[in-house]
Amino acid sequence: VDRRDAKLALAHIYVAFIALLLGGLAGLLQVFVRTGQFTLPAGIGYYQVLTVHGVLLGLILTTFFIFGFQIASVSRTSGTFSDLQRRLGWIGFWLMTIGTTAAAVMVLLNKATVLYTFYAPLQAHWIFYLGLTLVVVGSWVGGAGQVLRYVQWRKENKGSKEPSPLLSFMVVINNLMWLVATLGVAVSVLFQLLPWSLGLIERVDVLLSRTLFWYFGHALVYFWLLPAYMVWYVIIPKVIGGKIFSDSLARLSFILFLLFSVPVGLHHQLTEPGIDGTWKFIQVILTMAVVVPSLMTAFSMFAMFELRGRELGGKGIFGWIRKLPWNDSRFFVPFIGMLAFIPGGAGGIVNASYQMNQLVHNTIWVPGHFHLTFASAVVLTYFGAAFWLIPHLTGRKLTKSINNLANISGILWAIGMTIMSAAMHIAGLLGAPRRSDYSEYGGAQQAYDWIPYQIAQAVGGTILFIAILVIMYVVVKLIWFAPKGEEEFPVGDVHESSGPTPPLLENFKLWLVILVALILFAYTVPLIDIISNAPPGVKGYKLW
Ligand code: HAS
Repeated sequence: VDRRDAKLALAHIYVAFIALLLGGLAGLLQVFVRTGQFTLPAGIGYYQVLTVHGVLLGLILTTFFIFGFQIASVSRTSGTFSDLQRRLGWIGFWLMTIGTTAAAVMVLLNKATVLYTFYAPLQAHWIFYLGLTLVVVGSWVGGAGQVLRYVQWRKENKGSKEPSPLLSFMVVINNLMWLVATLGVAVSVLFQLLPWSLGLIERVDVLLSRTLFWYFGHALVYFWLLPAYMVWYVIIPKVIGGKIFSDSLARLSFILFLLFSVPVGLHHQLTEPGIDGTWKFIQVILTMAVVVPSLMTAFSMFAMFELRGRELGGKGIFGWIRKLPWNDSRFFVPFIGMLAFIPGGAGGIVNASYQMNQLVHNTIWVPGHFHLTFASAVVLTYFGAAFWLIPHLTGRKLTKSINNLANISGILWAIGMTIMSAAMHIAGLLGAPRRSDYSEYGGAQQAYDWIPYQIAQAVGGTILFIAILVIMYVVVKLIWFAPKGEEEFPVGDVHESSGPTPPLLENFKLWLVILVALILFAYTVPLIDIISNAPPGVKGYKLW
């Protein structure tokens, strides 16, 4: 990667890891509070800490790491950014950083204790919403730089029979999905939350604000997931010495994510009374459709691992597994994430299954689910990528001893997360609510049954925090202290047996038209219903 692009990518990655440290600390405080044995000092509130945790890890760590990784990926596979493209990247970076700082200050001042989902009726100071708006606008500007570099590649290679670089193609899909998804939250912030917190309007429609948030919110989780899938599809094959199983399969799975990530938000609102059951049912079906590209990914990963393991002489049904490079943290740490995604994804299917959702919704089962999917599958893959990406960008080497430490952090993470997330799932089935500090619920027996699991969460959470400290040590080493040298940016080649990639898969116009049609189908009637049934005082809102 060109040095100037490397600088831009690194700037994003620094912010991401600062967010990891602070957000992880907030997580540690939370699991302690839930044991009932610990009270937060200096009048700090549980929900304030919960907001810090969710915003820093769910919104800031992710967006900044993703952008750092995507900028480096496009520069590596499509070519060095032009001055304009890089300038867009920097403008985006500063807008996002200023926005993050503004929002973070408001949260720390306890003026924005609205959780990472920030929809009404919880209200924040207007500076918090403005900060988030800057983060979103910044991500559009920065994303435009990445997309323009890809467009330039297509222009330069017009008429070529070769498909565009897979990694850059994937980055463009993720940016498009993000753009379409953030429109929902932009409408909510600009027309509801900002004017409301500025006192320009007295009331907002809570149901509408939640619906607009979840229109964005589910695609948000795939915006986190797709960079991890980029690593799984394109980077891991090279790291283990194998090949990408199929270029077409990888592209198709990304297109399916683009199509199905947005029109499924109602599966977060299955218990919401103001939405007609028919539309919830339709979006549950679409949710099951968005599971398909993940199943395709699982298939592709197994195939790639098995092909490589057999190439190395692995025999029998499972003998090839032993041949994989288990001591290489660039493979091992993301692999732990893949394993976590099997129960995490299965839990997602439970969540999405209308009737079972009644049992788990708003219980701590749901954080159990996203600590396997997001806080394991996704972030462990980010860490695995950081272990080669940071030294590649800083001109240093991932040495054997740092690699071993990185592996230890992965093992600690796996242990801590297994304990914490298993306890969350079980306590959730026993009815323990999510987003609740310690409470005896008036001495109810049921609440006492949750206590052992809350303690297990604290034990798991503590191990996780130790893992974060080890990761921070590894990252600091890789940025400033590892020996100078060259670290590879691994990009896999496609396996010979993979057929040619049909040009149809690169026809963005077609996929965007289908995407818009699906969104209109899934959301038009529910939104009309919500707006026309709005409570008095909200209906006459003059901005509508
Ligand atoms: Fe989810 C709630 C449904 C995936 C994150 N989810 C959440 C929330 C978050 C989140 C943050 O339908 C909470 C939001 C809040 O604050 O309220 N989720 C799903 C479904 C999937 C899913 C159907 N979620 C994710 C991912 C996330 C994420 C990914 C983050 C990155 N989720 C829900 C629902 C709710 C929900 C409801 C609302 C619950 C409620 O009531 O509030 C699917 O996409 C999952 C598909 C995945 C699979 C797994 C495939 C496995 C793979 C690994 C292969 C392993 C290998 C290892 C190759 C089917 C790809 C090889 C092994 C060898 C031995 C060689």
